[in-house]
Amino acid sequence: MIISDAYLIVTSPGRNFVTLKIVTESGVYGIGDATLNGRELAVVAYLEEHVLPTLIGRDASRIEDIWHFLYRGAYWRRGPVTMSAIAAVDLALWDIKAKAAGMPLYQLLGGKSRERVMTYAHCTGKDIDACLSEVEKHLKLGYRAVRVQAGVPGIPTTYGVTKKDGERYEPADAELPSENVWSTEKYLNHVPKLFAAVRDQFGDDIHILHDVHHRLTPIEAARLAKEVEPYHLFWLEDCVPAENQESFRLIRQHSTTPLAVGEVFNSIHDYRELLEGQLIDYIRTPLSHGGGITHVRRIADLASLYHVRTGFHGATDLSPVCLGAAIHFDTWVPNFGIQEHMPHEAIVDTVFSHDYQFVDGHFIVGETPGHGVDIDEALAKQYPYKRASLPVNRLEDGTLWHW
Ligand code: KDG
Ligand code: MG
Repeated sequence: MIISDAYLIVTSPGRNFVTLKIVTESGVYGIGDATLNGRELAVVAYLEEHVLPTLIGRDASRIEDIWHFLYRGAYWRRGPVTMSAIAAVDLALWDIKAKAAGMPLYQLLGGKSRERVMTYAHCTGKDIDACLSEVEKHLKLGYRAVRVQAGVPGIPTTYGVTKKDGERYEPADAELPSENVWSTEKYLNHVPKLFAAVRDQFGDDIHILHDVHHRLTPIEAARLAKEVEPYHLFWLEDCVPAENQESFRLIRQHSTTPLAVGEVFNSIHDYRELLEGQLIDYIRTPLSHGGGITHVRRIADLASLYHVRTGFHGATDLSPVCLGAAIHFDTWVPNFGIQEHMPHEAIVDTVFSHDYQFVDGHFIVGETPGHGVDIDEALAKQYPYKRASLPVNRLEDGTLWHW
């Protein structure tokens, strides 16, 4: 299984995706997701200039050795660009190995730990009522877990809440970063009312999740986590920027609300203090940003020592390739928690054919050898790359704020 070719396919069927294809001399090929939202071409450059030329002639079956060659062998380690590039290679190699074995990927990982993968839906609205309508709609679709985000009175637009009801907030497709206004005071005074309304209308049997997008200080996050305890959230996500991991100790000291973190993490080292200190409950690093299956399964194993479960990031910037591989991982991993599900546009699913199915709020893994996702390269070429940027936040007085 000697690698004979490795190249990238950059396509934008409604949003940008970068896909790596690795081809072996026997003709078996694998694909990996190399998409990093708003930084797509940085990963392309890293792969094309520094990684792909080193792969030609290597044995594709030596996944572990190639991973260490790309990680340990590099002077510059970690970081989102590097780890997304390594992840793309790793996902493609696991795809090749599983295809060569004639097995769906979950079998190579160790087989099924469950029959189906619970997902959570995105329910957002310009106000609480609009958000409640979205919850109702998604419960009718079979979801048992909903991530609720509602506009805050006095804040004109916020990333994470759709501008128009019924639409998605991703992709944030301004060519250059747009600027949003943020007020912590207004948000903190308002958001508990959203959870109260959801519990009031839909009862205790559904799971409620919420994403703070890193916007609070530690003591503000502690206040929020404590105040929303009566609504029994499944998780409160990214309530503080996570560079200062001690922040989570402060939040933990004040509250029993479960905490999720890690969609911007890319290494096991980002988690060590949080896991060893028992400061979090869910890990969110997707396979495509955290060095692929080879590395993320080590994070999941470390997490399992501390009763911490997975809850992979799954917004639409993670391509169907990442999602497909994630569903295999979710089906296998012993300490699975939940999988984020923000459905791709139909055109994306045309470019990326896949064998996973969505039934009653759950994903069902496919049985095709490999991770079960492929790309139609001719169709992909019809959608050229378009620069797109995530927004920034400023406080009402103009201060640039956390994302
Ligand atoms: O690339 C950034 C988005 O995927 C992210 O902001 C969405 O926070 C997000 C989430 O939880 O899905
Ligand atoms: Mg998030």
